Amino acid sequence: MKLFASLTSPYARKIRVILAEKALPFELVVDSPWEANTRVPTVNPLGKVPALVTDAGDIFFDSPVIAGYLETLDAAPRLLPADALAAVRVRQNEALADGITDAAVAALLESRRPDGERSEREIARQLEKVERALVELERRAASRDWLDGDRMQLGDVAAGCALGYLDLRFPKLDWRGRHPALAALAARLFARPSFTATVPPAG
Ligand SMILES: N[C@@H](CCC(=O)N[C@@H](CS)C(=O)NCC(=O)O)C(=O)O
Repeated sequence: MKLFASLTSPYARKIRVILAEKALPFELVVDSPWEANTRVPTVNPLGKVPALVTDAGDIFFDSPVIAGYLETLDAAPRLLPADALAAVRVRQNEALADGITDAAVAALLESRRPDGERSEREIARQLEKVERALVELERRAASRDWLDGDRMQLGDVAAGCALGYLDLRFPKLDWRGRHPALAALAARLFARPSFTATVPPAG
């Protein structure tokens, strides 16, 4: 299978971490959807990464859908529980973490708009979402090693990618200072080969 990804995309990183954890072979097609000559729209009409092309020719996006597909391949470790309701709870943590990324991306894009078009109020509004969601994720991470159960699952992977993205784009945010359980969770995740192999390049 082929994964269309940019090296800085936190959503693509989530999928690359999952592929590494499950030791699933794949071809990485590095393609930034922001470039004029991008091929991403040929696989994803929304023009976003990640997008996955399976060996059977199916195309899957966005990252939660790809994560769901990879789970069907039955490759260990399982990152979603077999029980349907327990799986929804894990996916809720994934959505919370992805939502942190969504708001951080929105704040970054707003901050890059030219003088006169940029809204500091909108940046602040998005960063308030980030902080509220961090508070909730911290509550869910407190007094335990992983967000769900006694092993790393999809919510943890998504949380690690969201927190890594904050480190990349908002290094002065000091989320570790305010959220010690998330700091411990991130340290646990960032030590794994799947995370060290997918650290985003600066820029
Ligand atoms: N919800 C999507 C978000 C994907 C996304 O926004 N990817 C960004 C890269 S970080 C992108 O491709 N943006 C290009 C664009 O918005 O045109 C997912 O989880 O895959």
